[in-house]
Amino acid sequence: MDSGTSSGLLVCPPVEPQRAGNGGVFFESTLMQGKGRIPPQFVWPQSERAQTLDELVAPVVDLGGFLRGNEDATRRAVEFVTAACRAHGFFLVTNHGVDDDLVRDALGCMGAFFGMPHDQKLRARRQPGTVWGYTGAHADRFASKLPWKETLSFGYRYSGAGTEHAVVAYFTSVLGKDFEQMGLVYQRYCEAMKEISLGIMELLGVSLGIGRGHYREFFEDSNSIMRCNYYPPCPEPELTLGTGPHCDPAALTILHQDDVGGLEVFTDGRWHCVSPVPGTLVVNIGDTFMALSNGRYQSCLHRAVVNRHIERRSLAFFLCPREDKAVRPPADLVLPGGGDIRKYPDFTWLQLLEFTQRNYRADMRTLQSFTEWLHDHDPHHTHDHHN
Ligand SMILES: O=C(O)CCC(=O)C(=O)O
Repeated sequence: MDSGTSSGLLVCPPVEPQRAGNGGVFFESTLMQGKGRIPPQFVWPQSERAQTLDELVAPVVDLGGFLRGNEDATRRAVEFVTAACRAHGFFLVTNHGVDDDLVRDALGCMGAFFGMPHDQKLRARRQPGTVWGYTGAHADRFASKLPWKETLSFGYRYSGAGTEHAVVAYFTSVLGKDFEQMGLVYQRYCEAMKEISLGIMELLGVSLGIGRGHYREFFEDSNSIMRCNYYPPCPEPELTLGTGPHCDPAALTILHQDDVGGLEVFTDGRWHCVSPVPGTLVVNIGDTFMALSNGRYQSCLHRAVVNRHIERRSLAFFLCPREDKAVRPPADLVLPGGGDIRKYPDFTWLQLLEFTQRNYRADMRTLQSFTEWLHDHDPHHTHDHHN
């Protein structure tokens, strides 16, 4: 989950980027078609640009087999997940039970939304300080190393009584009644992702030796974030990135990438590309789960590249704890319960979210920087994480 709130959009006119009212620049994909050069704000330093890469052969975990209690599937799932999460925090799941039609509809709605005229998309424009809404290249927050993409993000809150259709309510409130159907598609998609996330939490619990229930229960009342990433074709893809290198601050990300390809993962000291595998979903461990596992599992460092010819879409569901819950590893993973020394202090998702929205552009060392920031800003955190 790359951070960024944007109330300004970046449109790329032929020569100079236009200035938005807030001093930022506008980005709008339809106006970029046929342009030869990208604006300098999108050019990334040479050292951070993509190069030719090896393919990462990611483990494919049979989630359905695990959830049905199949012994063989469980043994293999635990083995794959343990190895992958210790090494890089990245794996694929198959037999996840998400209906192909639902995925197709969710991608189709992205086409409908991002294909709208600029002023229509602006109706959902993200307000400063919030995570929800439409952004172009995160251009209001950042002046350089802008990502070549547009995004639409919204929340999927714990479905207690009366909140069952929060996603539909979001779409109709910002875009109008005509968007009810789109809201319903994303509502269903988020429900499916939440269900899968809880299954993966069971698997992670088993793989860490603390049983099925612990993490599942912790995330039952989660408040998650859904993001649709739209990457238009880019005239100079070798100079920029679609999503810069970062670890997701959330606990877990479930990503569907369309069949274009562009996702890359860092492991063994270099970047690897991850080709789309039909029927699978991509799972990333995020910073919050790294803390919940007391550092045993790696938050996955990843990025996305763009290409010259074809648009790319991805659907990212970020599982986040309820905002006010203490993020703390179970006792079995911490000394003296047989575990390791405590690696990170207690924090809440709200604190980490605010840190990435106000103080820090999410990157590969967000959790480390956040921990240091907590120590500097909250005297109660000075010693307690070594307990
Ligand atoms: O589009 C992708 O493949 C990655 C997206 C991503 O990393 C994000 O939205 O945080």
